[in-house]
Amino acid sequence: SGAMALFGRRSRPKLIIFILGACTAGYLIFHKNKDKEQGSASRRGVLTGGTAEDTERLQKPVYEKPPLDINALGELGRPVKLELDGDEKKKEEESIKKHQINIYLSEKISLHRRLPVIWNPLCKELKYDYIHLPTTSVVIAFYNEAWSTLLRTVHSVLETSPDILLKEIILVDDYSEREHLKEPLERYISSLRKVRLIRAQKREGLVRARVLGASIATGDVLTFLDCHCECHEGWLEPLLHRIKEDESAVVCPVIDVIDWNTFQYLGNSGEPQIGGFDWRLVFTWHTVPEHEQKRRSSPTDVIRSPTMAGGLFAVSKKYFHYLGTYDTGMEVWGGENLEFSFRIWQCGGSLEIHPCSHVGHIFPRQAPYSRRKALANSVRAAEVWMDEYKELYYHRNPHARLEAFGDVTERRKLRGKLGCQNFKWYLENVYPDIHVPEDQPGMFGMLKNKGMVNYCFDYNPPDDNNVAGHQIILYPCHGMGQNQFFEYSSDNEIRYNTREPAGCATVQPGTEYLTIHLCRKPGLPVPEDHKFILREDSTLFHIKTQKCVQAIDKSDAGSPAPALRPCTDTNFQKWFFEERQ
Ligand SMILES: [Mn+2]
Repeated sequence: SGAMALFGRRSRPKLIIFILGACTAGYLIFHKNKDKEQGSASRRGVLTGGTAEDTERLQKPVYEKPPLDINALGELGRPVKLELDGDEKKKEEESIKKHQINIYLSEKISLHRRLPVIWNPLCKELKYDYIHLPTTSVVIAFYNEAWSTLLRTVHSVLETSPDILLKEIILVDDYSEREHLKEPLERYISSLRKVRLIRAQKREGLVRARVLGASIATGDVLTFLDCHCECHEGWLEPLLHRIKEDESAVVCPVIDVIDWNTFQYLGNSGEPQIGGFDWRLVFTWHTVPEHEQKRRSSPTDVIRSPTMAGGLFAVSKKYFHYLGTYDTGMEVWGGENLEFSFRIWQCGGSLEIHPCSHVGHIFPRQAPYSRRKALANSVRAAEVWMDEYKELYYHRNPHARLEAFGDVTERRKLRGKLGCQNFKWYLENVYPDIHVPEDQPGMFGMLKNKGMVNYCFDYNPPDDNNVAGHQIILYPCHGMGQNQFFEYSSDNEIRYNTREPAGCATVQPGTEYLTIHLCRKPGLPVPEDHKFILREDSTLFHIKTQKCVQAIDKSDAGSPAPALRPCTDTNFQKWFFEERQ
């Protein structure tokens, strides 16, 4: 091929023709297949009457793991803490600095290690019709990945995937610079069955690298994995079974954490969490809501999820092409997961997590390379899929309006061609738990004081997963939304709703200062101490204490802050919202 170098055992016969054919046929098929409610029995595994020996034979992986050495480092996902000194300690630290993963340790752990058995025992009871399950191509894109984490991913797929189901692994090199990923990698994989390598001829980014890998895949199903994963025993069958049942289901495994420093496998057999987002278009995790629990009839049933976390999912190849693969106008990574999630749901598919499929993923200490383009990617997602709700996003990220996001004409056309639902439908039917802000004119943005000019309400939550508990302060206004974004609701709440679930201003018990608590759950009445009346004269009157919010120079914590004081006629008790600087 002119655009790329291609290695591995198989060539790509008549591939382009096949893909074009699949797109056209797919369009017809999936439009007829929108009603997918099915009996619960068919959602489970199917036993076909074969003997236990038959099943064992069919389950045989591409390669068997070497015999268990229980004393080996990190075996069975145990944490490792190396006692190092001097030069060795330095090497370890350098490897962490370079990769954001403890690669020094990774190199000492077997590429074939086993993981602890953590799945729900009910999952072991499921039986699969191996002969009739679709086959899969596992697509793994990488950029400058370390040798051991990449190859542990490859071996783990080969050693946990039944030979009969795994068509191939497609490694996509997104134009890496590191030497070990060049000839040494080619040499290494040439001795492995079913592993192919394709190289981009320039830096494409995760999105286009994945589409490149998908374009040469020969399996029925595309399974995308990250390049530092370890698959749990039995991870593949539930994904393929579900897609066989419903070709428009996009199915994610449960993502278990592998610690970047100790390589401990932190699996959990309990109910996994599902994906959501907040109005900054940041991905969030949530517990399975009650309506979804009611819909399922067994703990081994799939769980519908409004969004996916990122790179790990399986999708019918035909359906992936029908849906328009990825938005290839997106750069590097970030935002593509939400875009794809919206598209799946709005265009008639479903996004699900299979509680019986577990894959470990090393979450690096921090992102190892730049995601400068993530903002443009999010804007593309908003512009194509969110209709008027994109304003809620822009209000919270005023600078996103200025971002050059390229041309989305083709993606909007795709939306029209597929007859996709609007974003209102998505919110009401797929993500009813998200709170949709009102954003009434003049009632959101920076909350500014008239006396202390150019000081704004400012709030920093304790961490990414917990919005509540800290004190609200006053800080010079920056006009960037984010931690200075507040909304005044028609229920008289001062909402900090860049996060989901949102926080609400209240009074810290025993003090005169404001703090953030979780807002009430939808449908419940607003607690009295969350109610502030924004009055005609611009004062903010706290009903419960009968006091007014005043800007003061020095709180107990030393910084300027809003505090409750008896109401008087002063500009320090007058407040107003401003959207932008
Ligand atoms: Mn990753």
